[in-house]
Amino acid sequence: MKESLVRHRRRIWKGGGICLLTVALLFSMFSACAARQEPDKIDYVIGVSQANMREPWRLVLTREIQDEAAKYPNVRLVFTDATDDSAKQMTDIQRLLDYGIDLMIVSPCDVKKITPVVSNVYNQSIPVIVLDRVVEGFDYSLFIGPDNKTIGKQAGEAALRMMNGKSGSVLELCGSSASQASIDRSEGFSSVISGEGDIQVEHVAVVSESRDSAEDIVKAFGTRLRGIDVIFAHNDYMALGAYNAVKQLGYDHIRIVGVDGFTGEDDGVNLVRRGMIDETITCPTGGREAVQYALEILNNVSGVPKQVILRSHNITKENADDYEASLNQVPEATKRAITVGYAQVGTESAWRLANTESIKKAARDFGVSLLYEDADQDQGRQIEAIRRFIKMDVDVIVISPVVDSGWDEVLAEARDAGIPVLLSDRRVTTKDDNMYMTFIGADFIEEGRRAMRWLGGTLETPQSSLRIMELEGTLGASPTEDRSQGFREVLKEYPGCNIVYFGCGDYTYEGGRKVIEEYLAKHEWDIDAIFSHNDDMALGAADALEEHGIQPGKDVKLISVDGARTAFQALVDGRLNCVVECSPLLGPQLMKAITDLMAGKELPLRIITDEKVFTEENAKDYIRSRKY
Ligand code: GYE
Repeated sequence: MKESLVRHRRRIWKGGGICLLTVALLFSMFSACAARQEPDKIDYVIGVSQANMREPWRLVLTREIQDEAAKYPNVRLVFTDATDDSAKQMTDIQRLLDYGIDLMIVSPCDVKKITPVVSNVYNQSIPVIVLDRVVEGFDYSLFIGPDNKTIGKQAGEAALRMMNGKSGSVLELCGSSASQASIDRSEGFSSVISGEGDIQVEHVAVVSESRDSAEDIVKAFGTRLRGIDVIFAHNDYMALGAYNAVKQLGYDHIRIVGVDGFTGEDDGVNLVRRGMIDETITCPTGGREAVQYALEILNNVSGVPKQVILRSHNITKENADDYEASLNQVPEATKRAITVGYAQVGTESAWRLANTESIKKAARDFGVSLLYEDADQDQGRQIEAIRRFIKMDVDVIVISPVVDSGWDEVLAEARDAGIPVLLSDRRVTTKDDNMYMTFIGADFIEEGRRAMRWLGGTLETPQSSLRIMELEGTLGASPTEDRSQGFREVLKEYPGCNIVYFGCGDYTYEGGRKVIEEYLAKHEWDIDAIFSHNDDMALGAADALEEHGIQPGKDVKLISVDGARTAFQALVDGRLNCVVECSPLLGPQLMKAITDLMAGKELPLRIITDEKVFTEENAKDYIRSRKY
C-alpha cells in the first residue's frame, strides 16, 4: 500500500503544472486547511467528507481534525460538506478520489446509502476512517465513534442520583426518531431507569434537535412541569432550551442533564459550571483520534484496530475544571520502566498460547516489565493473582477474565489502591465502566453473526432446513455468550435452521471430542452443521467424528472461530469449512495502550481488532502468512 500512496503523492505534488493547477483548483473549491506549507513538503493529503457543517457537534469535529492536523506540517486536509444530502456526499467522495487523496475520513449522512461508496474507496486501496456512524459490512479501515447506549446509561445514572433513586418523573427530549444515536441513547437511559424505583418517563422527539424548538416544547408543557423532576435532553443545546423554558416558567426544582460536553463559551461544560444545567455527558467527536490513526495507517504502523469506541464522562460542577484541564494536558512519555501484572486465563487453546506469546513479546519490545500469571481457567486463582499484583503495587494490571461476572470487589480493590486495570481479550460485566480503563479485543457478537451468515449463504434457499450442533466455550465467558448471541441473531433469518443440540467443550481439544462422543453415545448421527466456538474444539470434534466414520467438512459442515494455523490446515484439507478469525495478537495494541495511559492519555472505552472470514476456497492463499 505504501508504494501506491507514494505514487499518489507524486501525482499530486510533484507531477508538474497540470497537477499543481488541479491542486490550486481543489483548494479554491473546497475549504482547505493545515499549517501553511511549501507544496513539496506535503506527504499526505487527507480528504474529509463531512455530513454537514451546520450542526454544532460536527463543527467541533471539523475543528478538532484541523487542530490535530495542524501539528503535522506534512499533512494537508481537504474538506467537503455534504449539507446532509447523501447524493451530494457521494459526489463529494468521488471528487476527493479524483483529486488523488491518500486517505479519506468520512462522517456519513446516511450509512445505508454511503456504504457502497465507502466500499468502493476502500477497495481501491485507499484507507477510509469512518466517524460517528458506522457503515454496514467491513469495507473500511477504521471506525471511531461514541457508544450512545452507554451515554444514555450514564445519563440515566445521573437522573437516578438526582431523584435519590426513588420515584419521580422524567421528561426526555429526544432527537429525531430517525436518528440511531437518539434511539440508542433512549434505550440506554431506560435500561437504567426502568430497573429502579417508580420512575415515569415521558419522551418527546425534538425533530430539529435545536435549542429553540426544545424551549418551545418545554414551555408548552406549562403547569405540567410542576410534576417533572428531571429533564434529560439528548444534547446540550436542547438542555439549554429546556433551561430557558423552565426558568421563565419558574420551575426551579427541575434538574437538567444534557449530552455533548463541549467546552466553548455556551457549551455544556460551561452551562454546568454556571449552574444552568446540572450535568452533561461528554460525547467525543473522535476528530483528534481520526488524524492520529490516519497517520498510523499512512505510515503502515501495524496493529491499527478496526473500531475505536470513545469514552464518555459525566461532568458536574465538581469535576468540570479538572475535566477541561485534562483535555489540554499534553501527554508525556514516562521515563521510568512500567511494571505490568498480567492475569491470563490459562493455556486452554492455540489461541491462548499465541495470545500469551504476543503479549510477552510486545512487553519486551516496549521495554515493559511483565509479571505474568496464568489461572488455569479458574476465576478464584485469577482473583488471587490480581490481589498479589495489588500488594506488589504494580503500575498497571491487565486481566483477561475467565468469566465475565464476579469482578466488582477486586476491581474496587485495584481502584482503591490507585492501580489502573485494562481488560484484554475478554470483557467483564460491571455496573460502572469506569472500573477499567479500556477493553482491547474482538467483537465476539459479530464473530457469531459471521459464522451463521456464512452457513446461511451455503443454503439452497433461506427456507432450507438444517440441524445444527453448537460447541460452546467456557460457560459464563464473554466470547461464549457473545458468539452464541450473534449466531442466534442471524439464525432467526433462517426459519428452517435450528440448533438441536449444544454442549460445552471449555475451549479445549478434549472438550470438543467429549461433546461428540456424548452425542454419539445417545443418538444416531443426524447433524448437518457444527458451530464450534473455537478451533481446538472443532479439531477435537473432527477427530472424534472421523473415528466414527463421519467425515467432517463433508458429511457435516464444520465452522469454527479463531483461525490458528492448525485450523487453516484443516480448511485446506477439507475437514473444516469455515473459520471466523479472532486475532490473539493483542500484545502490541495492549502495550501501546499501557504506555499511552502512563503518559497521561485517555484511552478509548473499547479498542476492537480487525478480523476476517476464511473458507476452504481462500485458505490456501493465506496459510503461509498466518502468524499463529
Ligand atoms: O476464541 C478461545 C480461547 O477469549 C477470544 O478463548 C478468547 C477465546 C478464544 O481459549 O480459543
